[in-house]
Amino acid sequence: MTAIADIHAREVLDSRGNPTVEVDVRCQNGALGRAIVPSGASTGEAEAHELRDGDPDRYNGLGVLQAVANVNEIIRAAVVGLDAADQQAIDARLLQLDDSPQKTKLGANALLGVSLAAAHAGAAARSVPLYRHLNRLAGDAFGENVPCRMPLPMTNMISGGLHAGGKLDFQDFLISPVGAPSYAVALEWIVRVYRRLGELLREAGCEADLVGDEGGYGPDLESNSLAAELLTRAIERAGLQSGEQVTVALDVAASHFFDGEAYRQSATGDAKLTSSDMIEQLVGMVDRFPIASIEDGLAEEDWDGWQQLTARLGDRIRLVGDDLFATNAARVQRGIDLRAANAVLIKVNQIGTLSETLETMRVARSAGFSLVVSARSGETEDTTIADLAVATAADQIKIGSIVRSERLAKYNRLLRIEEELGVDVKRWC
Ligand code: 2PG
Ligand code: MG
Repeated sequence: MTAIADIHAREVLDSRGNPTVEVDVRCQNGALGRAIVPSGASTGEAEAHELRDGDPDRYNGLGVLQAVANVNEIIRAAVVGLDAADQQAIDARLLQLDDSPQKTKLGANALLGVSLAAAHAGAAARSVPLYRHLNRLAGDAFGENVPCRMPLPMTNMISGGLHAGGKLDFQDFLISPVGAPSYAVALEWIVRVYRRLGELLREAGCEADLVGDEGGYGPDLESNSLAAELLTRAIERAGLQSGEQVTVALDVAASHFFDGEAYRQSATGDAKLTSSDMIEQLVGMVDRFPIASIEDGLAEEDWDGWQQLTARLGDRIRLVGDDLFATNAARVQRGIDLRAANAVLIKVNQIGTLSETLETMRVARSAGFSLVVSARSGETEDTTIADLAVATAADQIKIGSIVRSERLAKYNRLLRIEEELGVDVKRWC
């Protein structure tokens, strides 16, 4: 056993210049683990609570000094002495300290910083790469060992919704290089399509230099269909076969244009769309474009609509629940029972501890749901999710685009991991 000797949290900044929590976990043998907590913009109602100070004189009220104090003054004393490699014991202690349903007592950002930093410390204490350590934890959580595997990237190309200033209602237009023979080749294809898309946007007189929160282009396009069309053309212009080698994905983030009664899209003149209208719109897009995945095609509490959407498209494409599931095992179980969605977006800060994240993945896997490990729109140089995706043999990873360093830190981490694992074409995605 390698006991945790000390824990220290501090306030640092994320990719939007907003404060977030960084935690150091130091072991008695000198091993150090460090993690930084990400932050969303299009957050789901069911997500664990992100504790902000609310002091208007500091960072517009977004400071996290209280969450930092909760780590240094409350969590530290309760976790020091535990075995850094015993993640379940550490997370169980965290959940004892904050047993509120959405972690409002201490803040999910306080808990998650400690949970992830402890995992890094556990790996360092065992002298193994983080993905190896997480792979062991995943094996324990899933009840079976899974082979480490490179995830297929789902990469943002065009941003709309709450992540960019353009008119698009849908939040992300993404690609997945399904036909690439390795992760390294996949990355080259992604960059190639991104460049060709920039050319197409410029030719159409659109903005193609300024980017959204995740590095995707943020053009003022007239419609969601036009964005999907340009993306498909960019794939072809890159010399790749759309649908065969590279597919398109959407994150509709529909909760964020659902007003409680109807879906209101500016592109449709603010018409009041029902769930059925939304489903027809999405089916129409799947018929026209090489779309292989749609995330949050409907709002987070529209379970009836999700059932209909899944009945219509569930055997053709991946239907990913993000706000719908909020990485919460109980919500995923509800989706399984209702046959709503067939894939789960996994964001560690939606639930607040690593062990609960792995439990959500276990529940999803047991029903054959696909796993998509995801970053947030507010990110940092922390690369934990790259290791998590590999360690859990997740199907896909969604990190954002390929032109901002908080994203590249993770893409580059995956290059190093693939180099260590060796390319195995049969297993890589
Ligand atoms: C999403 C994420 C990442 P945010 O909706 O999937 O794209 O956005 O972190 O703002 O919730
Ligand atoms: Mg989403």
